Parts: sequence; C-alpha cells; structure tokens
Amino acid sequence: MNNLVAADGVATVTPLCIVAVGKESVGKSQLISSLAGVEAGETNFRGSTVAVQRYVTSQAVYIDTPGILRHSDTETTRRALTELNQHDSVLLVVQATQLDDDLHDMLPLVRGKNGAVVVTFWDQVQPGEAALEALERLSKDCGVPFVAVDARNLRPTDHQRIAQALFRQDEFVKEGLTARAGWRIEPKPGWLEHRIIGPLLAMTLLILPAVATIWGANTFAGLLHPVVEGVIEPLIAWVDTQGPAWLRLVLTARHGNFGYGLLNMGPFLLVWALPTVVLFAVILGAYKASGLVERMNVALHPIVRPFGLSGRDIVRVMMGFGCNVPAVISTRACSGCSRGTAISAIAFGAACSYQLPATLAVLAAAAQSTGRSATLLSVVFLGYLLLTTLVYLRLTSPTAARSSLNVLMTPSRPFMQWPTWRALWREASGTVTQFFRQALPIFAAICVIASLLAWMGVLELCSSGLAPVLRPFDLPEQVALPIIVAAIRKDGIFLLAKDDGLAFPMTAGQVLTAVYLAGVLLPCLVTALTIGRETSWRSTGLLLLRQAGFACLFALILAWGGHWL
Ligand SMILES: Nc1nc2c(ncn2[C@@H]2O[C@H](COP(=O)(O)OP(=O)(O)OP(=O)(O)O)[C@@H](O)[C@H]2O)c(=O)[nH]1
Ligand SMILES: [Mg+2]
Repeated sequence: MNNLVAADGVATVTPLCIVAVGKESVGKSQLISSLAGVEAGETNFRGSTVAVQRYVTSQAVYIDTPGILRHSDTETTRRALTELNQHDSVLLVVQATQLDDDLHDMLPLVRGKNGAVVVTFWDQVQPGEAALEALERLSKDCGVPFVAVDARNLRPTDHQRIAQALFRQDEFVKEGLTARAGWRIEPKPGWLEHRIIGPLLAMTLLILPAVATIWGANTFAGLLHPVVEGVIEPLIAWVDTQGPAWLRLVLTARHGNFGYGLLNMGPFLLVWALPTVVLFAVILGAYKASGLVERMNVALHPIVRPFGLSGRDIVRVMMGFGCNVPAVISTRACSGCSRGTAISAIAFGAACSYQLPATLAVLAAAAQSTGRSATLLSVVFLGYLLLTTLVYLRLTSPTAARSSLNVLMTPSRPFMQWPTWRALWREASGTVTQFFRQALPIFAAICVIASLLAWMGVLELCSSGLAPVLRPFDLPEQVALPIIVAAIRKDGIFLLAKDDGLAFPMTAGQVLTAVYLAGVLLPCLVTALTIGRETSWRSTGLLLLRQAGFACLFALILAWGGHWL
C-alpha cells in the first residue's frame, strides 16, 4: 500500500511528498506554484531558484528544487540532488523544446524512483498527432506517464492528468531510452548573439541601470528635493525652537555643522534613494522576466572571464546593485570555481541601492560647494569603482577561473518574451516593500544611535582615534564617522552631506576619496554576515581583510591622484 492521495482530493493516508526535479529554467517553479495554487514569480534566468521550497496542499506536499546543472559543482545542484535522494516520488520536469537532451541527462538520476514526467513549454511545439505519438512512445519506453502542458497556463484538466499520473506511482525503469522525440526547437538568435554587436549591446545594457540612476532617478530626486525641503525645514525649525530636549536629540541633533538627526537625514534617504531603488528594480525585473539577462550573460562571458567571472555570475553581481544580500545568496547557482570571485565582486564593486544614491547625493553636494560638475564627479567615481573592481578581481581570482578553457555552463539559449506589467510590478513593489520594512528602520536606528553617540562624545573620540589613520588619505577627521557607519549600513555615506551641501569643507578629490573609502572598505554588516553564513566565517574574515587592504591602496591612489582633479 502506498500513501497516495486520490485525484478527487480525498487523502487516503498522509499526503504524498513529491519532489520536482529538472534542469534549469524548464519551468519547475512555475509548474509547482500552479499545482499548489500560489502565484509564481516570473523570473526567467537560469538558476533563479536557489533554495528548496515546500508547498503544502491538502492533496500533497510539492517540493520545488533548484535546477540541476549536469556535470557542475554548483551549490544549487548539490541541494537539488540531496533533496532528490531523500524522496521516492518524483515529478521529472523536462522542456518540450529539448526533450531528448533533457531525458538523456535526467533519467539516470531518477531511475528506480516512482512518479511521472511533465513536459513543459508544450506551447512552443506544434502539438499535432506525430508529437503526441512521440510522447506515447517515450512514455512506454520510460515506464512512467508523460503529461505535456504549458506550465504558465495550467488548465484544470492538466491538474487532473498530472495528479492521476502521480497516483499511478509507476517506476522510472530506464536510464537511457531507445525511443526519441526527434525534434529540438531553438529560439532564434538576436542582436545579442551577433559576434561584434552582441558584446557591445550587452555592455550597454549592463551599465544602463547605473546611467538611468544618475540621470533619471537623480533628475527626479532633484525636482523632489526642494518640495520635501519646503516641508521639512519649518519642521526642523519648530523642533529646534519649541521641541523638548529629547526630541531635539533624536530629530535634529547637530554637532557643529554636522546634522545627524532623523529629520536632517530621513528626507535625504527617501528623496534620493527611493527613485533609484524603484528604477533599478524595474530595469532588472524587465531584464529577468524577458530572458534578456541570460543572453547578456552569454555575450559577456568572454569579456568577464579574464577577471575570474563567468557570464552566469554577472547577473548576480548586477543584482548586487539592488541589494548585496540576495545577490550573495543567489551565487549558490554559480560554479564552485568562480563563486568566491562573484561574491568578492558583489562585496567590493556592486554599489547597492542605498550606497549609490547616498554617494551620488554627496557628490552632488560636493559639486555645489566646489563648483565642479556633479555628472563629472559621478562618472569619475563610477569609472574608478569599475576599474578598481576589475583590478581587484584580476589580482585575487584563482587562475583556474580565468582559464580560457572555462566554457559557460549554459546549455541552450532561452526563449525571449515580453515582460508582463505584473512581473515588473511584482519586482518593483517587492523591492519597495523590502526597502520600507528593512532599510528604513535600520536607517532610523542609525540616525538615533549616531545622535546618542555624538551626544555622549563617543563619536568625537572615535574620530580623533581614527584621524591619524586618515591622514595619509588626506582626509579630515570627520570622515571617520561616515566610514564607520557605512561599514554597518551603506547609507551611512549620507553623513558626508548635510541639507544642501557638504557637512564639512573638502575638495572634490577628498570627497571622491571619502565616498570611495566609505563604500568599498567593507561591505555592509548584513552582507558580511550573509557571506559568512553562505561560505565560512574564516574565508569571510580573509575576504574582508583582503577587501579592506585593496580598498586602502586604491583610496590612497585616488587621494593623491585626486589633487590633480
Ligand atoms: N512558454 C512557456 N514558458 C514557460 C513555461 N513554463 C515556464 N515558463 C517560463 O520559463 C521561465 C522559467 O520558469 P521557472 O519556473 O522559473 O523555471 P525553473 O525550472 O523553476 O528555473 P530554475 O529554478 O532557475 O531552475 C519563466 O519565465 C516562466 O514563465 C511553459 O510551459 N511555457
Ligand atoms: Mg525554479
């Protein structure tokens, strides 16, 4: 007797645990979420699922696993195989467009288990008599039922057929089939596959989010700034003159020219960071949901390989510009040989949605006080960050990762599709919610703690302690505090600015050095903890030391080269 569930939904014994396995991007998550009746994420790049997820329904427990990349050492593949080994009931998901290849690669892994095969992307195949006969042949040869579906639009009849197929608990009897589907459908190559135009276009798409941030989000923020300021200034004046001492301490605390208070700093964060966060989420969401990101990876692979990264890693580094934490977690889908380099790249060079606006706001303030162009300063900063990240990766990545024998582990070109408004909305609203729930409270806490520390004189002590260390960088001692705060949370860089200008006098070169050092010396605390959890605490300690060392070296070069600027 087995512990199966009847298709009519009446559980006979305990619910059946069904583990869905398959190669990357074949539609496992889409299928499982449709079966379980929950909304699917609409990402479209390989290795989007990085953790095993369980969906409990009244009929069964569906287990969604990360995609298996054969002949690879990715953490995601290891997790999927471990989960597969723990269960006997399997839903093997294969893609109709590459049916023979998928079966050839996956059947050896599920031999001896019970279950069924679901063939996704059936909408991409001409579903005639011949195709259905081919499925019938494959099913007979394999020993288990085959159900062909469009996983994005699962009909009630599809649900029923899949449930019935699983209910039969037939055994996967063969490792290799003699029958063949005989077709393979490849998406058409586009501009990104062009030998010369492809890499150029991919590079342009790669820097587009940063450019959009500088011009788009900043222009918007610039318009919004005076409006918000008009509301905040009278409020600050009121708190300063009428408010009780404790409220002044929290909301409008100042130390000389240096404003730490929640009201001095809070609007800055909202006005400058929010447009960046939203714009970045929408652009990255469009890249992911359309399949563009995957094609960019292929085009970028030869360019990034000399730096120890693979094309697959680039999307993770890009995600780091949103927030480093999910980006670090998503490197589970990277090859073991380049994962460390990808994490280094995220921790060092991926200026997150809090760091970038804070940096740009400070540079805008510096432009105002020094009479330089804000755009020039921003471009110099981003250019230097890119250059030093590449030098850092080149010098620290393992030789094996840079070998020209490293081919990209992407089995086939993905299908492109227009991103739906829903996918963009989900990406943007998810990020904004995260921003309000996670970033804002921490930011508020930092403001309050900074106010209290300033009031207790601790900051003065720290600043004077760090001042001699900062002297070789040609930086004033007040820079010590933003550097310390930025090691906890990157928006601490905002402390270099106040209201409309710089918090204390500095030259353009000094500001560039200060924001560089505060941004790169260490990743934020949450990122460092995530790296520790994902890898090991010892290697994280070494990574942080190495990053701090290189950051100091590059900052010294910038400080003395900055004189020229
Ligand atoms: N046309 C079509 N698209 C599909 C189908 N199933 C999934 N997709 C799309 O394919 C993309 C990848 O789907 P996922 O469900 O994330 O694939 P996955 O197997 O979970 O991928 P990983 O977790 O990265 O291994 C998404 O954009 C889906 O909308 C299908 O049957 N037809
Ligand atoms: Mg998935």
